[in-house]
Amino acid sequence: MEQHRSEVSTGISQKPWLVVGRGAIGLLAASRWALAQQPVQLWLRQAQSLNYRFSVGSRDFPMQLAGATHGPFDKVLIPVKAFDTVAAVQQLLPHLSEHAHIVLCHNGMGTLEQVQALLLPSQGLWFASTTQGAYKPSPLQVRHTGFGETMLGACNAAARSSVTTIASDLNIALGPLQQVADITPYLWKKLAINCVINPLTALLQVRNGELLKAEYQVQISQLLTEFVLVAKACGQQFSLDELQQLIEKVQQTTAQNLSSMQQDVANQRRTELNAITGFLLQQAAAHQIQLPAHLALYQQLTARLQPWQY
Ligand code: KPL
Repeated sequence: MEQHRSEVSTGISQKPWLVVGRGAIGLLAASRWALAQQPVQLWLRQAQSLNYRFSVGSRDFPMQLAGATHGPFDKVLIPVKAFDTVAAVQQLLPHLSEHAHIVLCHNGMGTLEQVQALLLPSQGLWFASTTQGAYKPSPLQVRHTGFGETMLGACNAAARSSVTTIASDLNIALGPLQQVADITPYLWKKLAINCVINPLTALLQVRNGELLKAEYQVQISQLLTEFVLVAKACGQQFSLDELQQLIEKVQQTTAQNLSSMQQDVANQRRTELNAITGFLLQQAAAHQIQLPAHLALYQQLTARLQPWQY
């Protein structure tokens, strides 16, 4: 995949970032900004105590919570699950400045079009696709568990045409970061990883590394073969070989990790299955492509979930 990539400098801008939610990646980003003395505020759906202290590693510091009166906001990172993204943007809309930039960051696809429809033409839309891993041992603690990287792309005309510090700011929070001219191929690549590792580990309730065993290779190969067909119909070219190597690498580097979907199932939370496998199945249906391996996996998993979990 030949893409224009640009390495990003580490310059710091002083306008505060608003981080939405209390997910592990959001708290990782907020704490890295706070540690770099970059002003950052947290936007929580429900009102919280004013003394929100937060610890990362051995450091403990106050996290400033933002409410409507702190707006209008200029730079907003929305690292919430795919199914919460559109509602989060709707809630924030009245509090965004006319030239605000918002950055989505989640597994799965399908939200960009919906969010774009909500924004003013002057408001920038971006997507950050990250392989950083973070874990919350308790609600007010975060650990940086996987040292990955982040790809950032501008997703609308306002984002593409503005001169901003979005990339250099995000390099502090989620870097190492590369800005790419078109984020779409990276979203598809991440989708390939998540379409295989997440539902399989969720179904089997195993760590990512377990999928390296020989007994799973036929099924993984079928899932990827089907993925390549759908991606191609959607204008994205991948070879089976390339994806097989990618998945193996992720399984090796995250072997000890529990995937997000495994954890969501284990903790009886809503999963991102519909933004991941569901999105792929929808794209396949639109192009009249059959996906027996993904459909079987989807059905096996949903049979174990409550309807509100997917
Ligand atoms: O993105 C992930 C997830 O768990 O959601 C992977 C890459 C599979 C790492 O666990």
